[in-house]
Amino acid sequence: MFKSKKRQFNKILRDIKSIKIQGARNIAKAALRSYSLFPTKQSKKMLLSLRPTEPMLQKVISLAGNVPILEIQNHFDFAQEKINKQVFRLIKSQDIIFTHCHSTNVVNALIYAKNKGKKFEVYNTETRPLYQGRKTSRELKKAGIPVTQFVDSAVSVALSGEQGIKKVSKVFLGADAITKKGIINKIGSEVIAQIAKNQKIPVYIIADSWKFTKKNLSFEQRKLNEVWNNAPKNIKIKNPAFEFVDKKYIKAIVSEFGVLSFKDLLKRV
Ligand code: RUB
Repeated sequence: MFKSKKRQFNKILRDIKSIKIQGARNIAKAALRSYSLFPTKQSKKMLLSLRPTEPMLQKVISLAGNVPILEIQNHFDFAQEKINKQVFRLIKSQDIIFTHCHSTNVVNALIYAKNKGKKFEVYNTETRPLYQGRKTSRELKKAGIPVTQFVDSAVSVALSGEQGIKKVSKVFLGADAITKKGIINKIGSEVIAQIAKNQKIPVYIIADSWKFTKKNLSFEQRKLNEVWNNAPKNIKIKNPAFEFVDKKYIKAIVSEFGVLSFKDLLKRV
């Protein structure tokens, strides 16, 4: 029994560390699951050190031990259901929605809207180097949502409606962290937000408020071989995984508190 729990615990940690489990919400849920197998101070320490750019993981692990696990678990669905209803109201018929990477908060809300009869399309990036965008495309396609995949560097053309591509009407991005000055999300998010702002396309951040943090977060740098495995010697490689998106590019945050401006969201968290 002990051994099998230990194995499960270690597997979850490995899967979080290796990005097999990805996205802020999934990571936080999995961390909570593993903590419940071994609710000790040592487990907390191990879990907290896994992903430095993930305040939601930090929040749930800090709550665990003080608040019943079930209560913490319930928050994920409670927040997602509220978010789904808000996103449903935001989406207009024939919208073309642009998203990036894989965000469960975004994907779940889009699928909810589709199931409730909204007709829209999604444009999506590959999200190199780990191609989380393919996961998004597969899930949306499976739900019957028309989806078009672009390489990351096509983002300007994809958003602006050039070369016979229809112009995007809304950008939905997830978030790993919400801070006082903006959000942190997958690398590439800032350039998407900047181009969208230039093109007068509204950018909505679809994110559970538990991603809010007052801490200064460090930005994860990931393995270099994700970018170029067996690269020739003497070529420098950098692999920043996340970046900051200034609030000036963001029209609103869609959380369990509703569709709020940045200023109004900060009053609630
Ligand atoms: C995932 C990513 C997602 C946020 C929000 O990056 O940037 O947009 O984590 O996701 P990675 P969610 O794949 O490197 O973890 O809505 O699922 O919390």
